[in-house]
Amino acid sequence: MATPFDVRCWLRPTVLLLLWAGLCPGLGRSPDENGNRFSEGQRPSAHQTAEPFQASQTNPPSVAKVDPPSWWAGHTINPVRLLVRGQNLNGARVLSNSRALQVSEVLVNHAGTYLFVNVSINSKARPGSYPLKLITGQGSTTIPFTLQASLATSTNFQGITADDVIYLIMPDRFADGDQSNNAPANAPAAANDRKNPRAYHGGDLRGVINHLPYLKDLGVTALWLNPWYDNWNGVNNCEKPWCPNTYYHGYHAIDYYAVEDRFGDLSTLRELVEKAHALGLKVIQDQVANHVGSRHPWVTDPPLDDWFHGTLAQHTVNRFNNSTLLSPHANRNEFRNTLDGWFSDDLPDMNQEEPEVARYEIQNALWWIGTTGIDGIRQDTIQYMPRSFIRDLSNALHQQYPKMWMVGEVFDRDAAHTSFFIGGHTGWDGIDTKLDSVFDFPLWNTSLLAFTGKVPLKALREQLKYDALYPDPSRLTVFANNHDTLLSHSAFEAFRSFITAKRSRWKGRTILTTAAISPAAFLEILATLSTPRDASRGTKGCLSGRVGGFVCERNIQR
Ligand SMILES: [Ca+2]
Ligand SMILES: [Ca+2]
Ligand SMILES: [Ca+2]
Repeated sequence: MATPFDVRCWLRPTVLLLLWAGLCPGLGRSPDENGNRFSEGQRPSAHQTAEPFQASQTNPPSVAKVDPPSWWAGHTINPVRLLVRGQNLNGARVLSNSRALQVSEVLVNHAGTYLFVNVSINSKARPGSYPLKLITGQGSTTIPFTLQASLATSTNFQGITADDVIYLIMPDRFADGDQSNNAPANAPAAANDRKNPRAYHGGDLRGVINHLPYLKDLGVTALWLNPWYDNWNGVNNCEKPWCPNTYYHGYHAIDYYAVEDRFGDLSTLRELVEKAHALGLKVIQDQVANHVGSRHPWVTDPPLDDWFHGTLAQHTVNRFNNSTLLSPHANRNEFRNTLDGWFSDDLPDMNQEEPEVARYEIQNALWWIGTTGIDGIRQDTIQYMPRSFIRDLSNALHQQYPKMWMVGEVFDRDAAHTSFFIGGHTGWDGIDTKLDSVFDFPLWNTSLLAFTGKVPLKALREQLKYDALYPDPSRLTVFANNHDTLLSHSAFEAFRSFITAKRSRWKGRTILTTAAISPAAFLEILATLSTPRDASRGTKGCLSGRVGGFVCERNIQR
């Protein structure tokens, strides 16, 4: 996501309709039910009332969505906690019709629109459909739920290492492989307009699949795709220069469990990961736990009163006083604003200090990995979430997938800042985030300044001395630029210009020429600057596409 100094203004449920009766006859009938185990008063933000069963069904319960819609037997997270969206859920009890699942800890919100329930899964349970039954005094309905077969660990969940070269793709801006998804039924025509840099341009997952051999041929080993969560299909209109705009970049999720309909669907995403893996290419998902889009259904009907920090009408906006996150003596209000303030009025801030939110988001991260087989996560705006949450998320990832890798976006030019968030050491707060990697924004910045003549070249050497602040600088993710930086902020372009300008002066010497400099070569130079030996300093990343509609050399529309 964009940065405080970058000018920025700036999801369809899949519901399985399953019949309740007789779906799991082979597993016997031993209903386990729970309606009121959660003690009243523990949770002031929600309540549950047991209502006497009545024959009338004037307000029968209904279920519209279940997060997550599926899970696995033998998973490190057991029980899994479901968040069920519906109507008339007050006083609900939940029944399992199978010995494979046991339910407990039901919690319903004031409005009767959300229900939380723990589902314990027997380690020997087989993949398949395991619908739960929801009963109120007004009637009953079904909570669809399935157990997935686990993907092979030999080809999936491989993590990212210093040997990888990451290629960043903004799916909307890479390649249009399926024109049938360019105009969803509920989208205005203006939402898809290549003349508008802030509209959708038609790129999709099929376009990426079609070009996997091309990407392999580039020499990259991992693909980072900007968020594929479902985003709103409409167009924002305003009098500002950035309007009309859309959420083509994917950072305004309206559903943490759905694939953007303009990009494809879950089966297309799975195909992409499978075909990438077959070519030896890893896949990294861009996750955004810090915030959702203001069009998310939660915004007008939150599952709990403290689900977000504030409401659409009443919230603080982040003033990005990032330094307050590092000091034990920082002003408490500024510290809270940096953690709790909305990234913009359009990006409601999730409250990870509410245990239900933290649990929801950790399960969501693991669901995407387990469902698609991805190898890594790029976590957006990670510093604006509590460090205890970063630690808990990192631990959960590694417990289930030992090789799993997550890189955090800590957009700051100061290595004292970025190093504070990488895992492997404990901060003043007693927390080791266990975070595998952070992007090396400090080196990106210094490279840019050095290769544009704004600071002497020795500034690079001065920058690299801060490697001592990192428990292991080889875990950094170095990069030339990304989708949040302008082309003029490309360290690679600056380096190429620098070499061009010096060429006449260096005539007769053996030097790199512009033709010989590729982004990968540049990144290799950055990665090895600090190490005279053969070791590589960090994972390398290059890109395609950027926020704001600017075109870069790999931002192709095919
Ligand atoms: Ca398309
Ligand atoms: Ca959408
Ligand atoms: Ca936050």
